[in-house]
Amino acid sequence: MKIDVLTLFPAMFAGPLDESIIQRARKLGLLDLRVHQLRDYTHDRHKTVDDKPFGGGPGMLLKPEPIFEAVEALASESTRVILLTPGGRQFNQSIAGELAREKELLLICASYEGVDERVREALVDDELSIGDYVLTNGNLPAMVIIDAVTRLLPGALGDDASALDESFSHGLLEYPHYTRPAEFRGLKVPEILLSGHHAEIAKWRAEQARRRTMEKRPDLLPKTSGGDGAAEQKENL
Ligand code: 4GS
Repeated sequence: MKIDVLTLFPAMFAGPLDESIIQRARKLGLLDLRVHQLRDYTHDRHKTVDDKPFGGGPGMLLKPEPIFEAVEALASESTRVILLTPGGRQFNQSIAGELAREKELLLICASYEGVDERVREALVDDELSIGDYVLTNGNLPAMVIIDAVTRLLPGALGDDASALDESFSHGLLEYPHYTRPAEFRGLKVPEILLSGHHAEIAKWRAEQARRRTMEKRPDLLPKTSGGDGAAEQKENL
């Protein structure tokens, strides 16, 4: 997969995406990541990317011309153009899976008060948010999305089973995990996990995942018909 990023702070991307699984995916050629400086698509002496909002108000906006020029230079017919902004659809595992099936993504990182509305109207296929809080710019959101998408690319994880057997992929939280020692500071690993009874262990894990989800994230459970789904399911515990 090819991912282009358009940003005012390309240096932020060095580091987080140069380590571990993402770096490995890049070296394997699974991810072709290219980070572009938006200022390179300006033509004036000061490399101006922002301007005051028409109608007044605080802050500055990213002006349309450099973004249009960059997207026209970087995107092809098959590129999915995504704007990172708090007003977008909230990113989740299911959207990560959807994006992992694309050939090319172009992520536009908003800065300042945001972007001229014509960018949304004419260029952007999708607006995504990583959550309801205000960041200084869209760079961290872009990195979050690149990380979540890249690890889903076939071959990115050493053990492909680990991409499937984890939180959210079954719509539930993960069951509790333990490793050695079997007893640590008086805290014991549940007996069943030491038993070698694989069918019983699988049953225990499924039950733990269900309980844990019910307790901590009832919003993840499928809605039952009628009434308050979360409260109802908590009662069924
Ligand atoms: C987010 C977010 C964000 C909002 C961009 C203030 C600069 C900033 N982007 N998910 N202006 N949360 N963006 O906070 O995507």
